[in-house]
Parts: sequence; structure tokens; C-alpha cells
Amino acid sequence: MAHDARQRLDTLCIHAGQEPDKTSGAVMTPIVLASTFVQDGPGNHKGHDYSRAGNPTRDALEGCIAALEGAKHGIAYGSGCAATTSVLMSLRTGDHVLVGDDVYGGTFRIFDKVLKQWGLEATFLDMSDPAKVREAVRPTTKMIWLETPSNPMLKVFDIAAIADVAKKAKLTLAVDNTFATPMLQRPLDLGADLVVHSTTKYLNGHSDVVGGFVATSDDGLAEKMHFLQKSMGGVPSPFDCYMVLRGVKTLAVRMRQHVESARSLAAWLEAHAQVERVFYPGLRSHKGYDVAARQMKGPGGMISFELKGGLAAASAFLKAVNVFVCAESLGGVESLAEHPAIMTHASVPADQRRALGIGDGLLRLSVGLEHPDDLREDLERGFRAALAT
Ligand code: P1T
Repeated sequence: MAHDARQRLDTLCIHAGQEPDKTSGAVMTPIVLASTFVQDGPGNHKGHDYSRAGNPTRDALEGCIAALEGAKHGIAYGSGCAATTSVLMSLRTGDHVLVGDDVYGGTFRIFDKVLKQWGLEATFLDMSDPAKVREAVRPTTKMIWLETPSNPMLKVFDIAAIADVAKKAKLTLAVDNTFATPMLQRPLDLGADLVVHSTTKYLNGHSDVVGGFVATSDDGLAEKMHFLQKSMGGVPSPFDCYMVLRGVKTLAVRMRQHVESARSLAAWLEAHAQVERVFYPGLRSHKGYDVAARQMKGPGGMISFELKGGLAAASAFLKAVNVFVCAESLGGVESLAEHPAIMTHASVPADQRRALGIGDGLLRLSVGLEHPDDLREDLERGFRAALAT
């Protein structure tokens, strides 16, 4: 079934970019493993010449996620970090990027340890006040990069207001939409130029693929990204493209449940005696509540909270839970819990972590699709163990 861009997202999740296979009629997109494609004389082929440059299974995935983000173009990568690196490789030595102060540790590391060596400059700042973003623009600034909600503090930044700053200063705005997914927020509709994803997370949804994605409606940026994808080669395998395509089919229903369960757990956590503070954009106490209510269709499935008792309590908590698995990553059907300071954000220097609130007692939950009562009972198990330390 061909898709129509006016269809609802639930329908696009299942059909966008995909058609029954022209040769066999197979309803599911075939996994085309070929690395190369026959040419009827040099340069004369059926649309593909070499799988790094393009592959039919990847085409389907690129069409699908691009449609979900309301983008003209989609470019798939072998990981979220490959997608991030590729976007930044479109810049030059001496260029400056304004980066949201709270980003995935691996993203911070790309700026701080990899591209800094190549002369790419970055300033990390809290983008809650768009006027501060405007003040931080330098003559060499070329891009604004942000996550919203951010990892792991769930900060919410006003995409439309920051897009306005970017537009006036002629900067490219890139938004990592991994936590929200297009089901809850479409940054391009709000004025962003590029959307970035770790498809490892909600888009695939089953914790069995590592992948990344960039979506844009800007023809010039798309051309650059396609060129870099082909030239640097951080492409996903056809099998992984198939897996993400399959996972995305249930994205709409999964996100509804992730949001419903996370909302109820966040409210419960906020009332818990052993919890110092909860970070969840759906709580009225959250600094970004109003912006989230305006720019998102739901506050998402990620919660961070500060547990009383510091590292000893946090470790005991993570050892005791058994429905929540103690592991890095997020966005899968199974619930995960982790300790950002030791795990996902270890590459952020300790003083910066402390300034952000990523302390020894901070835990991050990826609320999965198990029954919410089982999740709550499991967290109770964690709290009991924490109390005993
Ligand atoms: O892991 P990878 O597919 O390379 O994606 C990197 C990435 C990019 N952006 C965001 C917002 C992310 O959360 C991630 C990866 N994050 C984790 C592995 C984590 O546990 O937070």
C-alpha cells in the first residue's frame, strides 16, 4: 500500500516508504543483502549501484522515518553516534556550535574528545532561555544542537523560539528527537532544519538494533548528508534496516502506553518519601512543563529521579529491581533502569555532571510496556533495598 503524506502517523508508521515487492508481491519489505547491483553497461543500472551508496531495504526505512518526521529526505546510519558525527562533519574547522548543556554522554564525547581535535568549537549552555542562546552566538557560530527532552535531566527547550534565534542568525538548528519520537514531537514543524535520532531506542523499540537517522526537508542539507553518508560510510546493514522498519510499525501504540505508564509512575515517585526530586516533563513541578505541554503530544516514557541516600542507596536499588533491568539504553518494550553518573554519562566531566544535577543518587528509568502495577511493585522492591543501606 503506497502511503499518502496526509495520512495519520499511526498509518504512516505501518506503510510509509513501503510497497509490496514488485517481483514477488511480498507484503513485507524484502531484506536485500546484495552489496552490489548489476549494471547493463557502465553507469546503467536500476537505481542502485553499491549498497554503501544506497540499498532498497534502506530506501524503505529512509522513506518511512522521513514521512513520520514530515521530512522530504531521510538518511539512515549505523548508529545514533554515526548520525551525530555525520551532521557535525558537514561543518568546518573553526566553526562553532551552541550545544544544549544536557545531552547524551556519547554526544558530549563527540564534541569534547573527537571533533575538538579537528578544530570544531562547542559551547554547552542551558537553552531554557532563548535570549541566552541569542547572546551566545559568535561570528563563527554555524549550528545549534539540542536534545529535548534531554538525556538524562529531561530538560525541555522551546524548539520554535530557538528556531527563531537560529533563523535570524542564519544558523542550522539540529534537534535530537530520540526521547520524544515523531509521535510526540515533530521538530521540523516547529522550525528545526535537521532532526537526529538514535533509532536504537523507541523507533526500533525492541533493544535488538543499533541505528541512527537524520531527517530534513532542506534540499541543500540533504545533499550534504547523502554525500557524507556515502563518503564516510557509517551505513546500517539491510538486516538492521528491516528490523527498524518492523519495529516502527508499532511505534504509535507503543508510545501511547509508554506515556501512560510513565505519567502514573512519575506522579507516584513524586509522592514517595525516599525520592528527593523527579524529573519528568509531564509533572507540573517540572521547569519545562508549559513548553512541553505546548510542543509535545505527551511527555514521553523517560523519568529521572534523585533517590535519597546517594550512591549506596542507588546501587542497592539497581541491584534489587528485577522487572526493570539495570542496563544502558532506553526506548525498548522492556523497562530499563540506570545510573547516569557511572553509566551513560561517565564521559561528562564530574564538575559538569554536578552542575547539571547528575549526582550519585540520580537514577534514570526507561518505562517499558510491562503492566504498570508490576513496574510500581518492582520500584518498591528497589526502595526497600535502598532503605536498608
Ligand atoms: O547509541 P547510539 O545509537 O549510537 O545513539 C546515541 C544517542 C544519541 N542521542 C541520544 C539522545 C541518545 O540517548 C543516544 C544513546 N543513548 C544511550 C545509549 C543511553 O542509554 O542514553
